Amino acid sequence: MDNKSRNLEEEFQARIDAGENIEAKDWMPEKYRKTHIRQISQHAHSEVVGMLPEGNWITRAPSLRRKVALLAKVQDEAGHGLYLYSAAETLGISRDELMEQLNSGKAKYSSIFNYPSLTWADMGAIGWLVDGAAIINQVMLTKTSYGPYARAMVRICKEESFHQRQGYEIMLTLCNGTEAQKAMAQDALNRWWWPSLMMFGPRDEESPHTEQSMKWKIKRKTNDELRQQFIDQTVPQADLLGLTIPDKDLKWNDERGSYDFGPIDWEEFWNVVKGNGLCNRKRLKARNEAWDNGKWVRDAAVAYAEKQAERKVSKAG
Ligand code: BYC
Repeated sequence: MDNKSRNLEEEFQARIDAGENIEAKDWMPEKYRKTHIRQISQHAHSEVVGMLPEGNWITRAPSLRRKVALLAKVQDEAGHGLYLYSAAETLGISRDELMEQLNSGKAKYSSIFNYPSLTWADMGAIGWLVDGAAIINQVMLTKTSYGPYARAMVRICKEESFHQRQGYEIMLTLCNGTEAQKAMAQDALNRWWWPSLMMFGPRDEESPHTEQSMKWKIKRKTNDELRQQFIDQTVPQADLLGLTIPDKDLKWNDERGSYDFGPIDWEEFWNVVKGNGLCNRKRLKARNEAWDNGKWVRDAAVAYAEKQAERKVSKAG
């Protein structure tokens, strides 16, 4: 590295250390730019693919009220995808390139969305646990060092708390219902608990990006810190529902002021991340079909914009 680049990097790090936001037009190290494109686009893809397990239940929601709330939630997720793709575009990558990475299977998205949503109780468990985990991760990201990402996250977090409550309320209703409804809620918790813990990513000692991302304040807390925060927050919520967390090693540790918990099946996690989860292929197929079927809409939008631009030019002339 020459002296000029070294100075630029030192100045950049000093700005981060002073708590300044980095904006799109500011100088930034290439690795900082690439790390953001990777993380923001993975996040955007997760929102978009995340619509699929819940979209599966919109037509089968048990009442009009439940249907309206679920529809609003899924629609919010599309919106989150849009804010995040826009934030990624400020770093010099095009929307088409981002979509190509998702549709070809090159890009990652959250492991959690490769599990199937088998019963209505899964809508409760997803809102409660998946959105609950997402909020813990995303509140930290409202303080991330890249301005456009941090600002997108502020808006997203407000909507996520409605999502989490929507899910918890479904669980509460089921748990106050018949024996069969409570059993359905317990079954959903049993299936979604461990995958929700995996959402936070690999253990700190196996996370290749954490150290640098903490230094650049992209991440403000490590994967393990956030996972522990989620467990400590969620166990009392399960108690209130009268449900049992499916972990026989789960135990309050007075000394640490936190819950100890059992081993996570990291082999399962990496298997899902590598594309071999229960629904990976199905999810990619659905996204590719949506992309192909939406071509006429994109073409019509471009043609309309061109026509409007032509009209402006001829009026001005
Ligand atoms: N699934 O060094 P690490 C939502 C990858 S959506 C798949 O710890 P990093 C919602 C990781 O990408 C929630 N892959 O990485 C939507 C990396 O691979 P590459 C999504 C994972 O980036 C609809 C490798 O493992 N939230 O809220 O420092 C309905 C090593 O990991 C996963 C976000 O995306 C995973 N779970 O930390 C309801 C938040 N975990 O790229 C809800 C933004 C790790 O080297 N993202 N990997 O090939 C982040 O905060 C961070 O990217 C992570 C991972 C904490 C997820």
